[in-house]
Amino acid sequence: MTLFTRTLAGLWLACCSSLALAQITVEDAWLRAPVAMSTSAAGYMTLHNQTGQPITLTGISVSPQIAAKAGLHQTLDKDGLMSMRPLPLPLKLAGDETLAFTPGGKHIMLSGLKTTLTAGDTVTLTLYFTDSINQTVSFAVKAGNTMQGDHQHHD
Ligand SMILES: [Cu+2]
Repeated sequence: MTLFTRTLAGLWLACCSSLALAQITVEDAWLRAPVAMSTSAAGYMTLHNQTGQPITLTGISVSPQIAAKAGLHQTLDKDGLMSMRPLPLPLKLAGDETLAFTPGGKHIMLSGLKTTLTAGDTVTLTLYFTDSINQTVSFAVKAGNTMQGDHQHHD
């Protein structure tokens, strides 16, 4: 490959990968600082598909230095008894659909925490979609009301 075509190829990749990323937006991404001794933490975000096409969420990952596992869960309220189960994946989002992960609803779960997360920290997670689309998202760690937590039963 000549220098010229290599440069063009590089520009092409830079252009189009960032373009694709700009069309799936994540807002209000935060993780609730876990209580002392807890080995799991819940996270929330608003995912907005602005690609104009259906996209399919297939999973989430976390650096192994932070936690053993990242998962997507949903909270179920059965007769006042809160429980949760893995969110069925893959999960399709229609063009322009917004999917909210909120306390008491769908949420992100880090389990097997290997580090202390305190308010003010930032944790980077990666969301995976079909068609080799992935997106890293910065989650701000915030103190939260643990009484309205989703998973007291976790530990
Ligand atoms: Cu959970």
